[in-house]
Amino acid sequence: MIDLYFAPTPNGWKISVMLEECGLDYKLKWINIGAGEQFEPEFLAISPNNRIPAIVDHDPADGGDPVSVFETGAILLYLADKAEQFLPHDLRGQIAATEWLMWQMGGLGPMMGQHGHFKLYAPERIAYATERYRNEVLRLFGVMERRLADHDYLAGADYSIADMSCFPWIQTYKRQEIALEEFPSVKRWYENLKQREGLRRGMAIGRDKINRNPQNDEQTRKILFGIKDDK
Ligand SMILES: N[C@@H](CCC(=O)N[C@@H](CS)C(=O)NCC(=O)O)C(=O)O
Repeated sequence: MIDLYFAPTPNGWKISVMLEECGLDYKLKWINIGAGEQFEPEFLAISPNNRIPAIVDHDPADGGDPVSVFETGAILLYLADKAEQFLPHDLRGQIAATEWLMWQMGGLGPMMGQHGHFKLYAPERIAYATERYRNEVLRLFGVMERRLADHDYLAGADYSIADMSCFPWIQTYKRQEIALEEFPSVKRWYENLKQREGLRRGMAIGRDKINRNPQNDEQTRKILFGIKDDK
């Protein structure tokens, strides 16, 4: 059994999608990041960066004590290895899947996260920051568009953890006011993935718990956005 420490956010859904797609048994452990539960010592012991998601696998392959994994890229690689699914077995496919997974971890996720923050949550409009991250997001959508123009999936011919890592972020396109029709290959990929049953189940988890407007609540804002009292 795997415990999934989870909140309904793009990073959380990457892992609920993977677990649903693999059909692995898991138990949800809700972490209310708006209330600061990510700073509790028990959670920090498995996720020292105070971010969700994280997993604890009570039945690791080496037969030893339970193992914990934090950081979505590491979790996806761990689960792909455990389930022997969604990471190509051939050398070139594996390189491609890992490249695009890392591209998401270092690029698409953080840039969309920052763009979303300055566009939707910052207490004041800072045009420079919003523009800077928007341009970077558009550039990354362009990179993805070129990749998907001649490949069905990011790793090539097969659906993989690279696609799962990007989907929940791409899904924020409306709120981030990105015109998906300007990226027809990304749109085709997105519509295609949306048909997958496992992905749909994973993406449905916790929808009723989403706080769409954390900036409206001062305490939540302080916790989530790291605002110190003397500011
Ligand atoms: N690089 C991390 C990012 C995880 C992340 O940013 N999680 C956010 C929710 S999407 C979080 O836990 N935020 C809580 C906080 O900032 O205190 C990963 O891929 O796992």
